[in-house]
Amino acid sequence: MVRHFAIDDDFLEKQNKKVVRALKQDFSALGRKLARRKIDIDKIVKKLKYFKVAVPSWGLGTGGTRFGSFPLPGQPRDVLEKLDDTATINQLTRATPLVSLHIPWDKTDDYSALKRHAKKLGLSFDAMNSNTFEDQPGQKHSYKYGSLSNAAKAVREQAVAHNLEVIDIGKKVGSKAVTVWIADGSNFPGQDSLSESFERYIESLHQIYKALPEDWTMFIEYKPFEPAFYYTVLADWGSALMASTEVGEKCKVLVDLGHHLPGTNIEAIVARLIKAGKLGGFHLNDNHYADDDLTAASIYPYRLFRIFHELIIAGKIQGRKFQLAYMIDQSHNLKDPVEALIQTAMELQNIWAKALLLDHKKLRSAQRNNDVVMAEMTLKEAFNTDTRSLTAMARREAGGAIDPVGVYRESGYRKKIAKQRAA
Ligand SMILES: [Mn+2]
Repeated sequence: MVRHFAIDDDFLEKQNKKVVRALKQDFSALGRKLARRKIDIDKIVKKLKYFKVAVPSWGLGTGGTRFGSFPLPGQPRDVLEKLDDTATINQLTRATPLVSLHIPWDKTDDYSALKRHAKKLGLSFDAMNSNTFEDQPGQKHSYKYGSLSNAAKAVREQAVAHNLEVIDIGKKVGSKAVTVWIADGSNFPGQDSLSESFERYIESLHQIYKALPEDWTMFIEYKPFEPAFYYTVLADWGSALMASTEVGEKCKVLVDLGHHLPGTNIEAIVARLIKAGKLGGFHLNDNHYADDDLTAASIYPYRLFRIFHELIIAGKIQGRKFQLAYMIDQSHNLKDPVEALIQTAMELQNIWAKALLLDHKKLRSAQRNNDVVMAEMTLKEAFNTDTRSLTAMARREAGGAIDPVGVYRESGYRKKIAKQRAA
């Protein structure tokens, strides 16, 4: 019995054949255009193949909002099925060979089986995520008034112990990082001490850090508000930088794009964290109002381009030692999650490719001469380049789909897994 429907590689190849001629035409036209800008298109294709991003296990179902959720047929019933869906996204986009697990949501009784399943599918595990923002059944102490920063020692100890358990599970599946996001904060002035809560949080981080394996990284993720509406313990990059500096070298700051107030210059934050050697990675998504968890680049593609631009500069200066974790953190309420994640991977490839096209020499020269118009036009020249044939060629050469969403739809994937998973 077939446990899970998967898109056949022959089917994928057949679909690619239908559009490969048009792709080659578009690709060579772009190649000629880029050659006039002294850019070798093949080199960009090669560089783009190194861009990989992790799929969040929680993004494969319809997460919903606080007002409700509208489940889609065929949602994964367990973590193995989440891996199956991730493998399909990776098969088509060749950009998502990584999964980021969330504990306790992804708990299972056989982690070596989980690791084997991932290996079979060509997947491995990115950062593990702990959860002390909600209470679990049978839990001794409540996180209602906070977790790692809670005024009560017993609650903090429970939250630390949970993070240690997450690290232990991560070791079993071959992960090398843990992401700690806390919802701690207060809704009313006077409810908690602004200074003591931060001290307690850092002390708890120290406890987790002590258990961190030598080759692991710990990411701390800040967020300005929500669920706390007056004061959040780890609200901003400054607090995160302070905490990570105090805790240790392997403690880095994670930037979730949605975790900024409107108008925040995120690329400037990124540049500062790079300067401090404290940028650990990203939770990629987009937002219009607050932490909306919308599809990456759906609202502010130019902002994402400017962020990627900073990363490419840092990569040029620091070389191979500049390694970051790229993880998607989105919620899918309206879109088919698999389709949304395919779309996300394609958007990220596209924006990354645009950032790779930037003429750094020209930009630096314009900056040195205070040539504002030319500097901005240099950014726009790269950003406005239609890179879709380039990214499609990169996917095709890596064995993926020229038109991933088209192949996904044509395969009837959702309908087939809906039938299997209903059984
Ligand atoms: Mn996040």
